[in-house]
Amino acid sequence: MISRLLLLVLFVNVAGCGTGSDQYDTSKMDLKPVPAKVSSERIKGAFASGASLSLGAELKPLDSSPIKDVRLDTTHKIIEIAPGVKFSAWTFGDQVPGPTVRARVGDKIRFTMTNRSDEMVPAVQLVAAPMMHSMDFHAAMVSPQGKYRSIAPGQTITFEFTLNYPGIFMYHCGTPMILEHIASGMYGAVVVEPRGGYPTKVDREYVIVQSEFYAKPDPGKRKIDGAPLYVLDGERLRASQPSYTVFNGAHNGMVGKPLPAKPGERVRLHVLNVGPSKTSSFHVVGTIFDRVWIEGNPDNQFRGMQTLLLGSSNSAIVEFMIPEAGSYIMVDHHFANASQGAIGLISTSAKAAEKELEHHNIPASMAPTDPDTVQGKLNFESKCLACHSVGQGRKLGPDVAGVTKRRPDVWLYKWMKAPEKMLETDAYAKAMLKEYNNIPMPNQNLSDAEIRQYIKYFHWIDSQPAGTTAVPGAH
Ligand code: HEC
Ligand SMILES: [Cu+2]
Repeated sequence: MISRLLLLVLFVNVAGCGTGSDQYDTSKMDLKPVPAKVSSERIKGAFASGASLSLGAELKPLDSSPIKDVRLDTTHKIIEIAPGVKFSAWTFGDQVPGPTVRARVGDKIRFTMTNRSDEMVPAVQLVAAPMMHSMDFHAAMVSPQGKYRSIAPGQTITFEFTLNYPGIFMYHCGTPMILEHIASGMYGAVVVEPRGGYPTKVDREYVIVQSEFYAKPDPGKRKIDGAPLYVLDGERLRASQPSYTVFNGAHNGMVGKPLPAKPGERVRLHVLNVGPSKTSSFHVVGTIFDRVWIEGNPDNQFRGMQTLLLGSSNSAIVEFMIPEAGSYIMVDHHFANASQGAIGLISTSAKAAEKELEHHNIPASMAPTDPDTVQGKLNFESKCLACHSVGQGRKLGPDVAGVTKRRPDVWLYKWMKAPEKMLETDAYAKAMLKEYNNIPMPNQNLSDAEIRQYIKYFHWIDSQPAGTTAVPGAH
């Protein structure tokens, strides 16, 4: 009986393939999303949020929820694209590249973006005037006139779409001059897994986004913290002559901080070439790509490749083995581009970098188990990391490691409930505000239950050995 059932299942499957049951059957796709909404709702708090977001090179596991709420606000800020080169950038989610969204075919993305390019970020306001921005998701099938419209500073746009194809898809600002908006930093990736997951298993997953910067010293000779400010070089931009070509937003960024992997492990890289104007000839010195899935879709498979050619906005998944101990060098094999900074390492001795990695790479014994603490950690990572780190030093706000030793629980409760009241009445809060450049922490509208969870999480952090709970956040 059982074996007959099995046969039947097999038969149906085989027949399915043979008779053109197309997994990309457009008649079964969700192609009528609701219209976008634009409002003048002002929001405070984190510039990026959503359980599906990864902020750095390490790609978080898929979040199982079929609806992914994603917020990526636009900001204008100074980023360091090479040592000492402080560039006036425009961002999604306050970082370049913007956070990576991870989802699965059939999932719905519920997207929100507030144009916060007019917000006071220290020392930045003087640099780039607030302006219109928009969001164009290559992962979506929607009318660009509705969904990808430009919104003014202070406006919020919300729209949703269903993911119909697996792949690695670029997102970028589509406001004219598009070239300038992309070259200023407004891009990122959406990783869409096949409905049933990938056909292979891997030990490590990373995202590599290649892009160009066109920078020149500010003609007005302005300075940032004593260093010269760099601004977009329009001439180089139009001539496609980048001053830097980089992986993940920084010149030689992953040379100083290699991505860890162990001998014998299988690594999956999600590679996107943003451009805006150059191709990438992506190669990893010391190994061979066992599988290459062009555009990140396992239906487009090549085996045993050495190098991958990616035009502007092309992508691919590459998988390979780490054959033995060593540092494997990711390069753009157009060596002129590599010499401008498109270099990174995957290293079996990347111990130092391990500390910098995001939470999920910390051994399981270092993850909390108490449900409230776990919830506190999850909420903290989606709502608070934009301004706080755990054990990685100060950002816009203080490092929260050790906070339960500095402050009694009652104080922490009052602070999270209503920071604005504490800033009026509490001496410690006033001093802290001064220390943090007079940027007040916005009220996060937290419920009592949620606040209790954060306090539990903070106590958990402070009960762990130093260095084991590091959560670096966005920068
Ligand atoms: C937009 C930035 C921002 C966000 C988002 C943010 N904070 Fe803060 N936070 C600050 C700043 C800045 C301070 C320092 C005090 C000040 O300047 O108002 C602070 C201070 C704190 C302190 C006191 C730390 C100490 O050393 O005494 C705690 C606790 C805290 N925040 C918790 C949170 C939690 C929990 C969240 C998320 C729900 C959060 N913050 C989200 C900016 C932020
Ligand atoms: Cu823009």
